[in-house]
Amino acid sequence: MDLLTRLSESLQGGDADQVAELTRQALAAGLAPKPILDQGLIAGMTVVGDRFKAHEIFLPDVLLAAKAMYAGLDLLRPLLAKAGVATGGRVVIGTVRGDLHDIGKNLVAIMLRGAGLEVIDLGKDVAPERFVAAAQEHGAQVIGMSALLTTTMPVMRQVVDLCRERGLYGKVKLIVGGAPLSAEYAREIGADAYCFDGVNAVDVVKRYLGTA
Ligand code: B1M
Repeated sequence: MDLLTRLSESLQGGDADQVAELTRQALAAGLAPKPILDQGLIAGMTVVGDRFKAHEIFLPDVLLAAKAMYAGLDLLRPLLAKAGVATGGRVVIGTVRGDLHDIGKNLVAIMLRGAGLEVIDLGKDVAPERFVAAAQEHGAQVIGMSALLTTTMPVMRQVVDLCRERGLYGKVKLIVGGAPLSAEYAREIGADAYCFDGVNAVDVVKRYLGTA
């Protein structure tokens, strides 16, 4: 079995030590961080999600898998974020209120920082007011919102509406992402863009800043 398949399987089994060890081995073998992330860690997490949905595993198993994901991610983080030249752009990012999923949002923040952007990470379970206040306080050009639950997606619309109320709409670009999101939903709520992953978010933000 190849290294990345073993990595994926260790993550599925929630074995954080083994995930860290195999991530180190993959790096030592000369593999680039992106395939380790995509074909090892994210591939494993996708299987976990499918098995959770099929009721083959339960919430504690998903929590262990998330912990194992971070064991690998922590090692990849500095490599994924390889020093970019600061572009002067500032992004406020967070997972919306009611939603505790932060792995994808953290990955997007890593990619944006790696591209030289300043990222103000508000964490998870972020209220609309905090997104808007932080954007105003830091003079951000972009607000990035993440949601993994269909039940928390509507919070994004509340952020968009609050931006309209506060006169930020059209001045600050609003980007959204997360597994249940789509370009159509982004349009429907009045967001500027839907981004399917961190690399795509970097492209979109750089386009807005005129640095692509
Ligand atoms: Co939960 N969970 N979870 N979960 N969880 C999902 C999302 C689910 C799809 C599982 C399933 O049923 N198959 C399902 C949602 C169903 C739905 O709403 N349609 C679900 C559920 C139901 C729940 C609970 C309600 C379970 C319960 O309590 N009964 C509960 C909710 C808690 C809450 O938030 N209030 C819950 C809890 C949890 C844990 C805490 C155990 C854990 C999260 C730990 C953590 O994040 N620290 C967890 C996990 C790990 C998952 C799955 C298995 C994996 C999510 C993940 O990290 N993926 C997930 C199933 C799945 O997605 N396949 C599931 C890896 C990550 C790299 O991908 O987050 O998609 P992702 O991010 C991607 C892109 O989406 C994009 O870029 C990222 C990098 O490629 N992206 C952006 C994300 N945000 C972006 C923002 C951008 C741009 C791109 O710009 C701003």
